[in-house]
Amino acid sequence: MRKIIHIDMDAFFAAVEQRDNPSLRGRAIAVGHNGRRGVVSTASYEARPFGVRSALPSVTAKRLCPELIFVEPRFEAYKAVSEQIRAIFHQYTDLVEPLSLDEAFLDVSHHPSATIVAQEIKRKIFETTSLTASAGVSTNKMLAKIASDYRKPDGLFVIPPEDIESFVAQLPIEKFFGIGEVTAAKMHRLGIRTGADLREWSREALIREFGKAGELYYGYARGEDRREVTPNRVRKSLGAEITFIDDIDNFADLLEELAAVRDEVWARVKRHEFYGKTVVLKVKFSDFHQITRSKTLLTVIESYDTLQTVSNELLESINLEDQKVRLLGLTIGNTPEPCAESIQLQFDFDNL
Ligand code: TTP
Ligand code: MG
Repeated sequence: MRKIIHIDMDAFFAAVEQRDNPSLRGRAIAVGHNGRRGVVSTASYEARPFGVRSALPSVTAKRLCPELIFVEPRFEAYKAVSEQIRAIFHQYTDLVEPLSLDEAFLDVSHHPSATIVAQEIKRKIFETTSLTASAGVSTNKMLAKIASDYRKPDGLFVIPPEDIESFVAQLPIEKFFGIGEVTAAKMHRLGIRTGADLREWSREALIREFGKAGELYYGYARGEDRREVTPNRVRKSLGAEITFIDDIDNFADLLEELAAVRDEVWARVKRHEFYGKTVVLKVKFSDFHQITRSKTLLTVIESYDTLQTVSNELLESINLEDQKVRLLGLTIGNTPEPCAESIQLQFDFDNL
């Protein structure tokens, strides 16, 4: 049996703003741009009773709550807190799977008590950041995620194995992690409103109605979710290399091969939207000894032309006299930290 914790910061962006600006404390605030086309990223708990919530147009939010104070987001500040809380998670396990800046799953199966770990993490987060988080503890991701939402803010909710069946039975289906608005509406049409209703359905019938996800829902109704906590490693570099069938001994041919490697690297850069400041050229000679040459620019490389210029320069800087080359590699590294700006505005768990 596994022990899974889900941690989620409370009113994250808004809480950071209230922490850093005491005049905002106790007030209804929204983080987001207060313009005609602005949307609310999140709202403080003081603003939530008015119906102000994430993804609401700012104009609507202001109408619902006239005293609402808008604060422009400061992603660097949120990123900094995100790093602090991740460091705390890693004090307990390597199996940390961040879902966004402010939430993560942890697998602490090796620990005698997941509840104690969750309490300690909450305490350390508060000591380190002066912010509160909510935690959910159970035997799988789905239940832990639901549990962390159950006593927000500053909550800790544990669903022990013996309670899973009754907990799931009474749970409205829109509360299940992975069942979004669209799926919930469809389930309602089919007369499925709670976990108990969902449990009446056979696996085949759910798959017929919901495709592959039906399998997941079948498990959900029984409090089961086999998905593992998978730490998503952050990409540090991206590259490609080529080993020649026959070693190459002239510069013109090498330049041509370099172009082929560079095309591949650039295709990957685009595909992964990975931009870095450093280019590393690797050359392996026929006697297998290898050298690297690198150049770091002031800004990330955003054009193919820049990559072309830099990589050609690096190749020119290598003394190839009397040596045959068997391998050329090109790597881009030194990427800025993943941009907080790229977090999704709306999370749709329908297709998980
Ligand atoms: P959430 O954890 O969904 O929300 P929250 O932390 O603000 O509030 P809660 O106490 O209910 O957990 O999202 C974390 C942050 O991500 C949130 O503070 C702002 C950002 N975000 C958006 O920018 N747009 C969105 O639509 C959502 C849902 C979140
Ligand atoms: Mg949160």
